[in-house]
Amino acid sequence: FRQVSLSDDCNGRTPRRRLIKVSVIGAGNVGMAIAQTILTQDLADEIVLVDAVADKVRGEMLDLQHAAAFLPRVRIVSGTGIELTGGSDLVIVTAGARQIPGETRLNLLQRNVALFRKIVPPAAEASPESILLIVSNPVDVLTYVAWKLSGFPASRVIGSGTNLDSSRFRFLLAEHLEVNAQDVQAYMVGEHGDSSVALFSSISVGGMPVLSHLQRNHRSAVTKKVFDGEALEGIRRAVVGSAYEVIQLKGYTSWAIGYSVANLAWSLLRDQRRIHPVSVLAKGLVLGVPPDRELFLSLPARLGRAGVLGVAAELVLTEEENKRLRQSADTLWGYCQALAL
Ligand code: 6V0
Repeated sequence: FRQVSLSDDCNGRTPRRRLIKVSVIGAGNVGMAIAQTILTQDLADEIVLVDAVADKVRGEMLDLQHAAAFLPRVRIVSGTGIELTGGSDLVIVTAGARQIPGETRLNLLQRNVALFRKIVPPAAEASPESILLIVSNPVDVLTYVAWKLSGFPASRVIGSGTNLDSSRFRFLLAEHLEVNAQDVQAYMVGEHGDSSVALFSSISVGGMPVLSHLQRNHRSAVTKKVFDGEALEGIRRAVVGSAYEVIQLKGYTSWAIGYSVANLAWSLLRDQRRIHPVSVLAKGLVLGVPPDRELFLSLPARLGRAGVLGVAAELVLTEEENKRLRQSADTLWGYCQALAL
């Protein structure tokens, strides 16, 4: 292919915008689902895959590279060394022990903290201007751990949090109301996991509040009764239980978390300033929780190129929702304290 330059001043090279580099540390089921979603959405110019298992991560890299003819042009690199991630704009951490059937996310904690001590400090040093996006579970506590170990400002350390739980919540409500899940505004906040809080009081479809309509006119698919508190709690439990169900059935979850994290990457790297429920430093932001507690949990946050641009500090919650959020914060605070970082 003979290259002909049509312009004297750029020597045949096309002047380019600054390249975007995204690293994924942990090339397991979740890391690879995230990498492949980011790849198909044309979000990065370079994707780095790092995993402790050399053959596996090389195999994953080659498998993606072989799809080059069908994808946007992206440089894909892999290896076992964190130094490969140097100069990243976004570093996504999914390395970790996998949640085994029946195991709560919080049980995974000690195993994963030891791992983070090996990963986070060198990753932060290699990409001092990057945004750290934590996915490994228990995600809220590990986001706190990553914040402490990285020395980054809290605006650049984010946990994927309840972005996925909220998507599951929106899906269930959309199925029930027979509408498009993208038109359902509904947040899960607090811990990603067992104590997450469904904000029923603010659910809306196409901007219209729907809770009282649901309570008046609908029957729960499960209890066949009107939408009372029990039916609402049933939906919350179904959201929380859906991760366990998928793990029980296929051994792990991957596609939904892949899309959820790619969606966050989009808002961050493309400076979209969209609101996502993600795990952020919630110091002083939960009513009734002492204001000096440094803990991460999910609240609706505005995301852009600089990371977290703002957090919804004045959520309008019912007394019950606020009580549950406080309980979620207490649970997480207990774990953060036990770590003594
Ligand atoms: P997996 O398939 O076991 O992948 C984990 C990967 O991490 C493996 O390939 C390991 O080799 C690798 N790894 C281990 N140690 C290191 C290290 N020191 N450096 C680099 N790589 C290492 O697990 P899976 O991909 O299913 O899950 C990964 C994590 O994501 C787990 O902690 C899950 O609990 C968590 N998830 C979090 C979700 C969320 O919403 N936040 C959702 C799903 C899973």
